[in-house]
Amino acid sequence: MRITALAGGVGGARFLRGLLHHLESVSGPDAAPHDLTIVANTGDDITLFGLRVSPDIDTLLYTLGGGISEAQGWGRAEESHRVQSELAAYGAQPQWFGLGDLDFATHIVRSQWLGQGATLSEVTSRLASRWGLPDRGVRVMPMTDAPVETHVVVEDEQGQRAIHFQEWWVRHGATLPAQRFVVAGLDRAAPAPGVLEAIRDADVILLPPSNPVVSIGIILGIPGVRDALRGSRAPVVGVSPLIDGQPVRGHADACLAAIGVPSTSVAVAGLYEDFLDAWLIDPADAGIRLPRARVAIHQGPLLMRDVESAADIAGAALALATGLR
Ligand code: GDP
Ligand code: FO1
Ligand code: CA
Repeated sequence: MRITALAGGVGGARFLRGLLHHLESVSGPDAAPHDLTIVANTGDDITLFGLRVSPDIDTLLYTLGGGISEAQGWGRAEESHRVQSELAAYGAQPQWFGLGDLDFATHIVRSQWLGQGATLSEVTSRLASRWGLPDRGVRVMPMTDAPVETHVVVEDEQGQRAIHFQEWWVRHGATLPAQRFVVAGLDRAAPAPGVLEAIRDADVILLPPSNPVVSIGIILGIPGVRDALRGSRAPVVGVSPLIDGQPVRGHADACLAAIGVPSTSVAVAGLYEDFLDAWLIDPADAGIRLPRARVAIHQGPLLMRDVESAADIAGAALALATGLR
Protein backbone atom coordinates (compact mmCIF):
# COMPACT_ATOMS: atom_id res chain seq x y z
CA MET A 1 0.00 0.00 0.00
CA ARG A 2 1.31 3.43 -0.98
CA ILE A 3 0.81 5.89 1.86
CA THR A 4 1.56 9.60 1.52
CA ALA A 5 1.66 11.92 4.54
CA LEU A 6 2.21 15.67 4.86
CA ALA A 7 4.14 16.46 8.03
CA GLY A 8 5.72 19.07 10.24
CA GLY A 9 8.14 18.21 13.03
CA VAL A 10 7.35 16.64 16.38
CA GLY A 11 3.62 15.86 16.00
CA GLY A 12 4.13 14.53 12.49
CA ALA A 13 7.22 12.54 13.39
CA ARG A 14 5.71 10.84 16.44
CA PHE A 15 2.58 9.90 14.50
CA LEU A 16 4.61 8.53 11.58
CA ARG A 17 6.91 6.58 13.90
CA GLY A 18 3.72 5.05 15.30
CA LEU A 19 2.48 4.34 11.78
CA LEU A 20 5.71 2.52 10.91
CA HIS A 21 5.52 0.57 14.16
CA HIS A 22 1.96 -0.40 13.26
CA LEU A 23 2.88 -1.38 9.68
CA GLU A 24 5.95 -3.31 10.75
CA SER A 25 4.09 -5.17 13.51
CA VAL A 26 1.32 -6.34 11.16
CA SER A 27 3.69 -7.12 8.30
CA GLY A 28 4.59 -10.75 7.82
CA PRO A 29 5.26 -12.96 4.83
CA ASP A 30 1.63 -12.57 3.70
CA ALA A 31 1.22 -8.85 4.38
CA ALA A 32 1.19 -6.44 1.47
CA PRO A 33 4.42 -4.43 1.30
CA HIS A 34 4.04 -0.80 2.27
CA ASP A 35 5.72 2.33 1.12
CA LEU A 36 5.48 5.58 2.97
CA THR A 37 6.24 8.95 1.36
CA ILE A 38 6.52 11.89 3.75
CA VAL A 39 6.23 15.42 2.36
CA ALA A 40 7.92 17.63 4.94
CA ASN A 41 7.38 21.28 5.76
CA THR A 42 10.47 23.39 5.10
CA GLY A 43 9.00 26.78 6.02
CA ASP A 44 10.76 26.53 9.41
CA ASP A 45 14.16 26.37 7.70
CA ILE A 46 16.75 28.94 8.67
CA THR A 47 20.38 29.77 7.96
CA LEU A 48 22.44 30.05 11.16
CA PHE A 49 26.23 30.48 11.36
CA GLY A 50 26.27 30.03 7.58
CA LEU A 51 24.61 26.61 7.87
CA ARG A 52 21.22 25.56 6.51
CA VAL A 53 19.00 24.12 9.24
CA SER A 54 15.82 22.19 8.36
CA PRO A 55 14.17 21.51 11.74
CA ASP A 56 11.11 19.58 10.56
CA ILE A 57 13.07 17.33 8.19
CA ASP A 58 15.64 16.63 10.89
CA THR A 59 12.96 15.90 13.50
CA LEU A 60 11.39 13.40 11.09
CA LEU A 61 14.73 11.72 10.29
CA TYR A 62 15.92 11.54 13.90
CA THR A 63 12.56 10.32 15.21
CA LEU A 64 12.04 7.64 12.56
CA GLY A 65 15.73 6.68 12.67
CA GLY A 66 15.92 6.31 16.45
CA GLY A 67 18.24 9.28 17.13
CA ILE A 68 15.81 11.81 18.54
CA SER A 69 15.96 13.41 21.99
CA GLU A 70 12.68 12.07 23.41
CA ALA A 71 12.65 14.73 26.13
CA GLN A 72 12.81 17.65 23.68
CA GLY A 73 11.06 16.06 20.73
CA TRP A 74 13.65 17.70 18.44
CA GLY A 75 17.46 17.49 18.26
CA ARG A 76 19.67 14.47 18.96
CA ALA A 77 19.68 12.12 21.93
CA GLU A 78 22.85 12.10 24.06
CA GLU A 79 23.76 15.52 22.72
CA SER A 80 26.56 17.86 23.86
CA HIS A 81 26.94 21.58 23.25
CA ARG A 82 30.65 22.28 22.97
CA VAL A 83 30.46 23.98 19.58
CA GLN A 84 27.69 26.33 20.68
CA SER A 85 29.63 27.22 23.86
CA GLU A 86 32.66 28.09 21.76
CA LEU A 87 30.51 30.16 19.39
CA ALA A 88 29.16 32.00 22.45
CA ALA A 89 32.72 32.67 23.62
CA TYR A 90 33.32 34.40 20.27
CA GLY A 91 30.14 36.39 20.75
CA ALA A 92 28.64 34.76 17.65
CA GLN A 93 24.90 35.23 17.21
CA PRO A 94 22.25 34.03 17.62
CA GLN A 95 22.44 32.23 20.94
CA TRP A 96 18.67 31.83 21.36
CA PHE A 97 18.60 28.80 19.06
CA GLY A 98 20.23 25.75 20.63
CA LEU A 99 22.28 23.61 18.24
CA GLY A 100 23.97 20.52 19.64
CA ASP A 101 27.23 19.05 18.39
CA LEU A 102 25.73 15.97 16.72
CA ASP A 103 22.99 18.10 15.20
CA PHE A 104 25.63 20.52 13.88
CA ALA A 105 27.06 17.65 11.79
CA THR A 106 23.72 17.36 9.97
CA HIS A 107 23.70 21.08 9.17
CA ILE A 108 27.33 21.04 8.09
CA VAL A 109 26.88 18.15 5.68
CA ARG A 110 23.57 19.53 4.37
CA SER A 111 25.22 22.89 3.71
CA GLN A 112 28.24 21.23 2.09
CA TRP A 113 26.07 19.19 -0.28
CA LEU A 114 23.85 22.16 -1.10
CA GLY A 115 27.02 24.16 -1.78
CA GLN A 116 28.16 21.46 -4.21
CA GLY A 117 24.92 21.90 -6.15
CA ALA A 118 22.74 19.13 -4.72
CA THR A 119 19.06 19.95 -4.27
CA LEU A 120 17.42 19.80 -0.84
CA SER A 121 15.57 16.68 -2.10
CA GLU A 122 18.87 14.96 -2.90
CA VAL A 123 20.38 16.07 0.39
CA THR A 124 17.36 14.82 2.35
CA SER A 125 17.46 11.48 0.60
CA ARG A 126 21.17 11.07 1.50
CA LEU A 127 20.47 12.01 5.12
CA ALA A 128 17.57 9.54 5.21
CA SER A 129 19.92 6.73 4.11
CA ARG A 130 22.13 7.38 7.13
CA TRP A 131 19.03 6.77 9.28
CA GLY A 132 18.13 3.51 7.48
CA LEU A 133 14.82 4.78 6.15
CA PRO A 134 14.94 3.54 2.52
CA ASP A 135 15.33 -0.05 3.80
CA ARG A 136 12.08 0.40 5.74
CA GLY A 137 10.12 1.64 2.73
CA VAL A 138 10.22 5.27 3.80
CA ARG A 139 10.96 8.30 1.60
CA VAL A 140 11.22 11.78 3.09
CA MET A 141 10.98 14.66 0.64
CA PRO A 142 10.93 18.40 1.26
CA MET A 143 7.76 20.12 0.06
CA THR A 144 9.96 22.13 -2.32
CA ASP A 145 13.62 22.53 -3.25
CA ALA A 146 13.20 26.31 -3.29
CA PRO A 147 14.27 28.26 -0.20
CA VAL A 148 10.94 29.07 1.49
CA GLU A 149 10.88 30.74 4.92
CA THR A 150 7.94 31.51 7.15
CA HIS A 151 8.04 34.97 8.74
CA VAL A 152 5.70 36.43 11.32
CA VAL A 153 4.42 40.00 11.28
CA VAL A 154 4.45 41.28 14.88
CA GLU A 155 4.02 44.65 16.49
CA ASP A 156 5.55 45.83 19.75
CA GLU A 157 7.26 48.95 21.11
CA GLN A 158 9.71 48.70 18.19
CA GLY A 159 6.79 48.99 15.77
CA GLN A 160 5.50 46.58 13.17
CA ARG A 161 8.00 44.22 11.59
CA ALA A 162 8.40 40.72 10.21
CA ILE A 163 10.67 38.31 12.07
CA HIS A 164 11.71 34.78 11.13
CA PHE A 165 9.30 32.10 12.35
CA GLN A 166 12.02 30.58 14.58
CA GLU A 167 12.68 33.93 16.25
CA TRP A 168 8.97 34.25 17.02
CA TRP A 169 8.56 30.63 18.15
CA VAL A 170 11.82 29.92 19.96
CA ARG A 171 13.13 33.30 21.07
CA HIS A 172 9.77 34.82 21.99
CA GLY A 173 7.88 31.60 22.75
CA ALA A 174 5.10 32.86 20.41
CA THR A 175 4.19 35.47 23.03
CA LEU A 176 4.42 38.42 20.64
CA PRO A 177 0.94 38.57 19.11
CA ALA A 178 1.23 37.48 15.49
CA GLN A 179 -0.69 39.65 13.06
CA ARG A 180 -0.09 37.37 10.10
CA PHE A 181 2.33 34.94 8.53
CA VAL A 182 4.28 35.87 5.43
CA VAL A 183 5.92 32.95 3.70
CA ALA A 184 8.84 34.24 1.63
CA GLY A 185 9.22 32.39 -1.65
CA LEU A 186 6.04 30.30 -1.30
CA ASP A 187 4.11 31.56 -4.32
CA ARG A 188 7.05 30.83 -6.66
CA ALA A 189 8.05 27.53 -5.06
CA ALA A 190 7.61 24.50 -7.29
CA PRO A 191 6.74 21.26 -5.51
CA ALA A 192 9.85 19.10 -5.06
CA PRO A 193 10.25 16.27 -7.59
CA GLY A 194 7.83 13.48 -6.74
CA VAL A 195 5.56 15.47 -4.41
CA LEU A 196 2.57 15.79 -6.73
CA GLU A 197 3.06 12.21 -7.98
CA ALA A 198 3.12 10.94 -4.38
CA ILE A 199 -0.24 12.63 -3.79
CA ARG A 200 -1.70 11.59 -7.14
CA ASP A 201 -0.58 7.95 -6.99
CA ALA A 202 -1.19 7.29 -3.28
CA ASP A 203 -3.59 4.62 -2.07
CA VAL A 204 -4.08 6.51 1.18
CA ILE A 205 -3.22 10.07 2.23
CA LEU A 206 -2.74 10.87 5.92
CA LEU A 207 -2.53 14.21 7.69
CA PRO A 208 -0.76 13.60 11.01
CA PRO A 209 -1.56 15.87 13.97
CA SER A 210 0.85 18.53 12.73
CA ASN A 211 0.43 22.26 13.21
CA PRO A 212 -2.39 23.23 10.81
CA VAL A 213 -1.00 26.71 10.12
CA VAL A 214 2.80 26.65 10.12
CA SER A 215 3.35 22.99 9.15
CA ILE A 216 0.48 21.57 7.05
CA GLY A 217 -0.77 25.05 6.07
CA ILE A 218 2.60 25.92 4.55
CA ILE A 219 2.79 22.67 2.55
CA LEU A 220 -0.74 23.32 1.24
CA GLY A 221 0.46 26.73 0.04
CA ILE A 222 2.96 25.21 -2.41
CA PRO A 223 1.38 25.79 -5.82
CA GLY A 224 -0.27 22.59 -7.06
CA VAL A 225 -0.35 20.69 -3.77
CA ARG A 226 -3.89 21.57 -2.75
CA ASP A 227 -5.22 20.86 -6.25
CA ALA A 228 -3.44 17.51 -6.23
CA LEU A 229 -5.10 16.62 -2.92
CA ARG A 230 -8.51 17.63 -4.26
CA GLY A 231 -7.93 15.59 -7.40
CA SER A 232 -6.45 12.46 -5.80
CA ARG A 233 -8.53 9.29 -5.79
CA ALA A 234 -6.99 8.31 -2.45
CA PRO A 235 -9.01 8.86 0.72
CA VAL A 236 -7.57 11.64 2.87
CA VAL A 237 -7.74 11.08 6.63
CA GLY A 238 -6.49 13.58 9.20
CA VAL A 239 -5.79 13.51 12.93
CA SER A 240 -6.55 16.53 15.09
CA PRO A 241 -3.52 18.19 16.72
CA LEU A 242 -5.81 19.67 19.38
CA ILE A 243 -7.16 17.83 22.40
CA ASP A 244 -9.92 19.58 24.28
CA GLY A 245 -9.29 22.60 22.07
CA GLN A 246 -5.65 22.89 23.18
CA PRO A 247 -2.44 22.04 21.38
CA VAL A 248 -0.72 19.11 23.06
CA ARG A 249 2.57 20.99 22.74
CA GLY A 250 3.69 24.14 21.00
CA HIS A 251 1.67 27.18 20.05
CA ALA A 252 -0.87 26.08 17.42
CA ASP A 253 -3.50 28.15 19.28
CA ALA A 254 -1.45 31.34 18.72
CA CYS A 255 -0.99 30.39 15.05
CA LEU A 256 -4.72 29.76 14.58
CA ALA A 257 -5.53 33.08 16.29
CA ALA A 258 -3.25 34.87 13.81
CA ILE A 259 -5.28 33.54 10.86
CA GLY A 260 -8.60 34.17 12.62
CA VAL A 261 -9.54 30.52 13.15
CA PRO A 262 -10.88 29.32 16.52
CA SER A 263 -8.78 26.82 18.41
CA THR A 264 -11.11 23.85 18.03
CA SER A 265 -10.74 20.49 16.30
CA VAL A 266 -13.72 21.22 14.08
CA ALA A 267 -12.30 24.56 12.95
CA VAL A 268 -9.02 22.85 12.06
CA ALA A 269 -10.90 20.24 9.99
CA GLY A 270 -12.59 23.18 8.26
CA LEU A 271 -9.18 24.30 6.95
CA TYR A 272 -8.96 21.01 5.01
CA GLU A 273 -12.63 20.68 4.11
CA ASP A 274 -12.13 20.83 0.36
CA PHE A 275 -10.09 17.61 0.24
CA LEU A 276 -10.51 15.86 3.61
CA ASP A 277 -12.65 12.69 3.78
CA ALA A 278 -12.38 11.74 7.46
CA TRP A 279 -11.13 13.45 10.62
CA LEU A 280 -10.12 11.81 13.85
CA ILE A 281 -10.82 13.77 17.03
CA ASP A 282 -10.25 13.02 20.70
CA PRO A 283 -13.33 12.13 22.84
CA ALA A 284 -12.63 15.37 24.76
CA ASP A 285 -13.73 17.23 21.61
CA ALA A 286 -16.83 15.11 21.01
CA GLY A 287 -20.08 16.75 20.05
CA ILE A 288 -18.55 18.94 17.42
CA ARG A 289 -20.02 19.00 13.95
CA LEU A 290 -18.72 20.46 10.76
CA PRO A 291 -21.02 23.10 9.32
CA ARG A 292 -21.08 21.09 6.10
CA ALA A 293 -21.04 17.36 6.68
CA ARG A 294 -18.74 16.30 3.86
CA VAL A 295 -16.09 15.19 6.34
CA ALA A 296 -16.81 12.10 8.46
CA ILE A 297 -15.81 12.69 12.09
CA HIS A 298 -14.53 9.75 14.14
CA GLN A 299 -13.43 9.61 17.75
CA GLY A 300 -10.54 7.95 19.51
CA PRO A 301 -7.99 8.85 22.17
CA LEU A 302 -5.38 11.01 20.44
CA LEU A 303 -2.67 11.47 23.06
CA MET A 304 0.61 9.98 21.84
CA ARG A 305 2.18 8.94 25.16
CA ASP A 306 4.65 6.54 23.59
CA VAL A 307 5.31 4.62 20.38
CA GLU A 308 2.52 2.10 21.10
CA SER A 309 -0.18 4.71 21.67
CA ALA A 310 0.96 6.56 18.54
CA ALA A 311 0.79 3.24 16.65
CA ASP A 312 -2.80 2.74 17.83
CA ILE A 313 -3.78 6.22 16.60
CA ALA A 314 -2.02 5.72 13.27
CA GLY A 315 -3.59 2.27 12.91
CA ALA A 316 -7.04 3.80 13.52
CA ALA A 317 -6.42 6.52 10.90
CA LEU A 318 -5.21 3.91 8.40
CA ALA A 319 -8.20 1.63 9.07
CA LEU A 320 -10.53 4.57 8.49
CA ALA A 321 -8.78 5.34 5.21
CA THR A 322 -8.75 1.77 3.93
CA GLY A 323 -12.46 1.52 4.80
CA LEU A 324 -13.09 4.49 2.51
CA ARG A 325 -11.23 3.08 -0.50
P1 GDP B 1 6.44 20.91 14.99
O1 GDP B 1 6.85 21.26 13.59
O2 GDP B 1 7.57 20.39 15.79
O3 GDP B 1 5.68 22.00 15.66
O4 GDP B 1 5.50 19.65 14.83
P2 GDP B 1 4.18 19.40 13.99
O5 GDP B 1 3.74 20.60 13.25
O6 GDP B 1 4.35 18.14 13.22
O7 GDP B 1 3.14 19.09 15.14
C1 GDP B 1 2.81 20.02 16.11
C2 GDP B 1 1.46 19.70 16.63
O8 GDP B 1 1.47 18.37 17.15
C3 GDP B 1 1.01 20.57 17.78
O9 GDP B 1 -0.02 21.43 17.34
C4 GDP B 1 0.55 19.60 18.84
O10 GDP B 1 -0.69 19.95 19.41
C5 GDP B 1 0.45 18.29 18.09
N1 GDP B 1 0.73 17.16 18.96
C6 GDP B 1 1.85 16.93 19.66
N2 GDP B 1 1.71 15.81 20.41
C7 GDP B 1 0.46 15.33 20.15
C8 GDP B 1 -0.28 14.22 20.62
O11 GDP B 1 0.18 13.43 21.44
N3 GDP B 1 -1.54 14.06 20.15
C9 GDP B 1 -2.09 14.94 19.23
N4 GDP B 1 -3.33 14.68 18.82
N5 GDP B 1 -1.42 16.01 18.78
C10 GDP B 1 -0.16 16.20 19.23
N1 FO1 C 1 13.13 24.64 19.70
C1 FO1 C 1 13.26 25.40 20.80
O1 FO1 C 1 12.25 25.70 21.44
N2 FO1 C 1 14.47 25.88 21.19
C2 FO1 C 1 15.60 25.58 20.52
O2 FO1 C 1 16.68 26.02 20.90
C3 FO1 C 1 15.49 24.73 19.36
C4 FO1 C 1 16.60 24.33 18.65
C5 FO1 C 1 16.45 23.44 17.56
C6 FO1 C 1 17.56 22.98 16.87
C7 FO1 C 1 17.41 22.11 15.80
C8 FO1 C 1 16.13 21.69 15.43
O3 FO1 C 1 15.99 20.84 14.39
C9 FO1 C 1 15.02 22.14 16.12
C10 FO1 C 1 15.17 23.01 17.18
N3 FO1 C 1 14.06 23.47 17.91
C11 FO1 C 1 14.21 24.28 18.99
C12 FO1 C 1 12.71 23.04 17.53
C13 FO1 C 1 12.12 23.73 16.36
O4 FO1 C 1 12.84 24.74 15.77
C14 FO1 C 1 10.68 24.20 16.56
O5 FO1 C 1 10.00 23.48 17.50
C15 FO1 C 1 9.96 24.00 15.28
O6 FO1 C 1 10.59 24.50 14.16
C16 FO1 C 1 8.56 24.53 15.38
O7 FO1 C 1 7.89 23.78 14.54
CA1 CA D 1 7.74 22.87 12.46
